[in-house]
Amino acid sequence: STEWQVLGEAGHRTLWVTFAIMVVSAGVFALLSWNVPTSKRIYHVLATLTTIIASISYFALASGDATAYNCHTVTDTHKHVTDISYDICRQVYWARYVDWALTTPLLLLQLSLLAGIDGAHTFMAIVANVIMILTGMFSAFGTHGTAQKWGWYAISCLSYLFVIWHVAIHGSQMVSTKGAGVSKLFASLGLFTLLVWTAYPIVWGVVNGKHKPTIDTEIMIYAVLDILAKPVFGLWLLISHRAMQETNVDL
Ligand code: RET
Repeated sequence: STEWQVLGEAGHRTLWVTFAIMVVSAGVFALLSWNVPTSKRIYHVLATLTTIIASISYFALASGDATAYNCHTVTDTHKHVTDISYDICRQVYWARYVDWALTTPLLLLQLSLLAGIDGAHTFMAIVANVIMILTGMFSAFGTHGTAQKWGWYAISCLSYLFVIWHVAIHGSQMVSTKGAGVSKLFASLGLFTLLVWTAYPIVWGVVNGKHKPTIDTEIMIYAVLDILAKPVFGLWLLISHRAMQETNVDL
């Protein structure tokens, strides 16, 4: 027998609500760019772009596409007399990985520009970040057992450590030359980012390790995290650096 794990009504509604929040955020960020000097506009462009990409991804999810199924066999060993084995096929939204692969570099770029991280470190952080998302996707779609799945997961986590090193550790050294105001903003926004981002591999590990949380629960948790990582992050960054000259970027 096969157990199909798919979304329900609550998950469906959550996807549409999150889509709407992303669209409104993109509009607000675009409007906020109206009156800022060009040297501040890049942050607005990046924040607008992350929410536009998220809107597209959530539209695909909510309208019922971007779905695949990952199946595996489980053997219920609690019944000692006869082992019962059955298949679990769980819905996986591949559009999330497309979204994350495109938007996490843009979010990192905003932090790098804010801290004044040099091009080389920014580039390496972005490369490690793309490897993190791609190997996470390979893990989600792996069909050759747990060693393969968690092998990919380990590579992904290792890449995440590189991202943290390049942006958090290196960034907090670089930002100190920009004065106390920017340093304080980078410290709080960076910590916020670190906490929100680290929740993703934890949630992912629970979902893909246990297959216990329902698809609806998974959708809701990712929706909250996505809203924190994009609209809330963007609003915080755009509003708080307005009065800071040190964060201006001349491209
Ligand atoms: C995966 C699974 C494999 C291990 C690791 C992961 C990390 C994901 C992260 C995602 C961040 C997403 C953001 C989205 C914005 O809306 C791929 C879940 C380390 C850090 C910030």
